[in-house]
Amino acid sequence: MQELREKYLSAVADVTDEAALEEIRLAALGKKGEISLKMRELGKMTPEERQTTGKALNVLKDEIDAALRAKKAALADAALDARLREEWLDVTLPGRPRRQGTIHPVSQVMDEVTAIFADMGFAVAEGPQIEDDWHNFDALNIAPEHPARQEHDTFFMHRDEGDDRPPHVLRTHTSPVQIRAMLEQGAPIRVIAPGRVYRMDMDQTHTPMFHQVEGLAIGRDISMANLKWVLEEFCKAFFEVEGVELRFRASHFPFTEPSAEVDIRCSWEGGSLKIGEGDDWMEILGSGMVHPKVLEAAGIDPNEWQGFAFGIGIDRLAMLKYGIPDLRAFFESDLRWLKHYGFSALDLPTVAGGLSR
Ligand code: 2NL
Repeated sequence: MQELREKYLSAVADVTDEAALEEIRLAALGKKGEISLKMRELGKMTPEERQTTGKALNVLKDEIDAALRAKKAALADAALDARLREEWLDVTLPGRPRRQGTIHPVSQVMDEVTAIFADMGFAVAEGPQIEDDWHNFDALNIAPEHPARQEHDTFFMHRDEGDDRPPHVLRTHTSPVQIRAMLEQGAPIRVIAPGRVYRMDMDQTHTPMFHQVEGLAIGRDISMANLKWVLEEFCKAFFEVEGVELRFRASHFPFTEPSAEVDIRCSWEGGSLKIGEGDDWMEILGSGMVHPKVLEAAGIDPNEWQGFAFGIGIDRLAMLKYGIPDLRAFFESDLRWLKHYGFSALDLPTVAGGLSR
């Protein structure tokens, strides 16, 4: 017993790594370890022998176990000490810079437009991007054979073979959102519907998904004069100018009567756009008085109620406000656009000319 004690305690004392320590533990206290085997022999002893030997074995087992644990902790401490001596960390180093994201210009313009109309009492309405053809076309007085229905270059959803119901569509405008709002709320109503719209169109100036804000105001005597004032207020706020001049140009939409396209007075001098002054006109949106048939489809009595609606393309508006305002200063402006997206490559001193911030 004494021999065993010395054997294992000195082995533990001499060991220098954890693997060897584990081997010692198995040899002594493992299932087939020397102490464990001795314990198993207790059964063959007389009760008296068993009592004394058993007790001694238990004491020995606890002693070896304690020595193993102490050594394990000591080895771990030594390992940590060694690491602390070898590794070092300069806590005074500056942090690694992280590229900051920025809001997309289109999202920013959406937010700006929404805030301006909210100030004039327009609530924001939202609706599905996958619409049924009734909400996207029929309710808007766009008959199945109407050329606009093809003109729109609509994305149609899939229907199973033999399912003859008209397919759903990716909404071609946010008007269906306003149809839903009218059906839900009735008149009077003042809403805008900002969102993504889809048309099968793809070239230098068109993308199959783009953004629109439509507006709608229905009351007992809302007129095109009210429309003009609302749009003027909008343009002043959006383009951040004291005054604007708008003109209505007669147009046609199936969902409004009369219909008007709206131009804003501007100047294009040396590639630089100025809003509110000059001899040029720039088309900014389409509008009109909501067609009686559209009011009727939306559950509103056209003999009692009337109002205006308009639709603005957001992507072009974003380019006008945050795009390249001055083609002469292409590089500077381009940088502004890129910066907005969070690009910094052009800030590098390797770019000639020392581009300014
Ligand atoms: C354009 C034309 C327009 C509307 C959209 C509208 C919505 C309802 C009823 C009647 Cl619910 N009209 N929307 C009206 C006129 C023009 O957009 O060229 N947008 C870029």
